[in-house]
Amino acid sequence: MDVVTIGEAMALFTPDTTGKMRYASQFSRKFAGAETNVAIGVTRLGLQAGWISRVGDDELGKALISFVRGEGIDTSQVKIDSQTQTGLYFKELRSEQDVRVYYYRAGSAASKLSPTDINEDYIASAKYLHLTGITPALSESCYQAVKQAIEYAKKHNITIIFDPNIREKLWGSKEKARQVLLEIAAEVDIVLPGVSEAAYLFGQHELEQYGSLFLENGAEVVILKQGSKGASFFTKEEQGFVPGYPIERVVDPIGAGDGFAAGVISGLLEKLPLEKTLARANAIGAMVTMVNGDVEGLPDIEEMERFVQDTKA
Ligand code: KDG
Repeated sequence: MDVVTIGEAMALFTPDTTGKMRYASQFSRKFAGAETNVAIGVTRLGLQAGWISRVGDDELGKALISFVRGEGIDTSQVKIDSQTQTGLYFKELRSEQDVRVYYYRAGSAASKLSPTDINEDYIASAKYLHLTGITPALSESCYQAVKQAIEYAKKHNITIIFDPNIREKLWGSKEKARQVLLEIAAEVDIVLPGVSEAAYLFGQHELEQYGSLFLENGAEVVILKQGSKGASFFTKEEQGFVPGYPIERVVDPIGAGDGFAAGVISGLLEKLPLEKTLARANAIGAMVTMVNGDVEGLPDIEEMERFVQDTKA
């Protein structure tokens, strides 16, 4: 296995019309979740991914497993929970600049994930463990599951990559969010915050300073995402900036960060230098925004290379 990830995926409903969702009567049903988005992203690029989660014993849970498995991901560590249901998420595309997300996931099957769902051998079989700040926000037992996975990964020298993915709606308080996310960021090898997330965690600073702050906090590689502008990287030895790809029309920005993360993981696994890895990540993030849906725009290697050739960064 190249990558193992842990977290909740949901049935995603998007109105077939843009504008206020209250007027929509026709919806498309898709599936999404930051962690499965990344798993699908790396799988399209030719890697092998596994997903640890729980879904409800319901029709959407069954369809969700079929979908993720159909994308080529190992779902052997996904448990079916007969006590509760699969979470839902609605994405309202009011305009290009105004995309709103509504969760119906409190108490969902995935929120019941706990340390007993984390199999040590499974984590040890991976090269990378991918984590987001969404999973520890779901419940205390999810937080404990993430801690367990980190402990196993460290024991077996598995590289841990962490995207803070701050979702304020899921955290009871900003203080709690900060404390938990900084605690996890201190334990991992690579962190992937956006600039606004870095400001959320450390307060307002110059961009370069966020690199040092995450390094001092314990990470070895810091990748600071700046949306379509590009991304910066920081290690103890080097730092740099890689420009992004301008997109004429953003159809749906949600999921771009997960495509970016998939690009980072695949570049690092191919042992590309950080500049090339970030150029790949920027390209995939941009491609995701051109298509409606979190995962529908994720490219395979050939599509990605064609995009890079045809689009000037
Ligand atoms: O990164 C995209 C995710 O935000 C989306 O798929 C839904 O997992 C999700 C979440 O918790 O916000």
